[in-house]
Amino acid sequence: SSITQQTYASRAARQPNAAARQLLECIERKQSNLCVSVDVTNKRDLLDVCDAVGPDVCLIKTHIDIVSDFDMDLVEQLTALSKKHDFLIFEDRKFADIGNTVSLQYSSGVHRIASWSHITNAHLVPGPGIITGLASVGQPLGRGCLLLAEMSSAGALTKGSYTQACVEAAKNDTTGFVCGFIAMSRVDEADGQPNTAKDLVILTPGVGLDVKGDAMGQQYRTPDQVIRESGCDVIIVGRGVYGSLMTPEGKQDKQAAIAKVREQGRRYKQAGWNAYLARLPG
Ligand code: BMP
Repeated sequence: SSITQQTYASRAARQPNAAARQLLECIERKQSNLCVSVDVTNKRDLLDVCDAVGPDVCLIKTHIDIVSDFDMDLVEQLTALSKKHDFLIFEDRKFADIGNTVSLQYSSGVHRIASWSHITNAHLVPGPGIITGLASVGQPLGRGCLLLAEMSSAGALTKGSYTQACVEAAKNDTTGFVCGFIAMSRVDEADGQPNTAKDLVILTPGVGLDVKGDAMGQQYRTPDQVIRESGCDVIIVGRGVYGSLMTPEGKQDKQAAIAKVREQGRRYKQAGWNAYLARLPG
């Protein structure tokens, strides 16, 4: 049957990739298909948001290169929070170079992403060598990689034959490292046929309940549109959750802002889970 008819638990049981299996198990355990994208530029705010929403998420997504005061202590504290609250970590690095270069970017540099991030992602623009390069680092560590098959922004070029090439690359991947996609729809079943070959998880950004987009091309859909109507697996929410921290009032009264962040986290968690329950067969 279609992946959209199956429970997260049954999919976890047959998931070969360790990171994706942990993610599906965590989703089931916490009854949360919410990933919060914490796009803030200092350590303190990043850790405070993670601590606030931690109980309600399966996954925290980072852009570690925007953190001005980054150091390895941040990674240690983030890892400690992931254990305290039971969530995984997804560094949204969007690798996009030749295999040899991305293997170095993934393992080394200031951030040493592979050492702490359970999941990362890559563009297929350079061809399948990017998977070989990243897998040489990540697969021995039990990490997982998502291919950016579709993007949420207006005018994205990730469509048609490009999207299909990403799907083929994931289905044909022999490293075991590719475990799914960033996509806006159930791309692995785009031909209308159930994907019975290989369980692939679909994580979807561009999710908001209150606004339709931003001034720079972002486009939002609701958790129900993403999970129930489009058959995706995880909602990724950034400003919809942490936004109150960025307002002048939020900067003045941080405690009040963090309370609002926690409340939005709960709201999106509930909306995402209700949409999942509504898509399962009666
Ligand atoms: P927000 O919910 O605040 O719009 O944030 C969305 C997050 O998801 C950002 O971190 C962005 O980099 C990421 N993202 C996206 O919005 N669209 C994509 O197609 C792929 C992404 O990784």
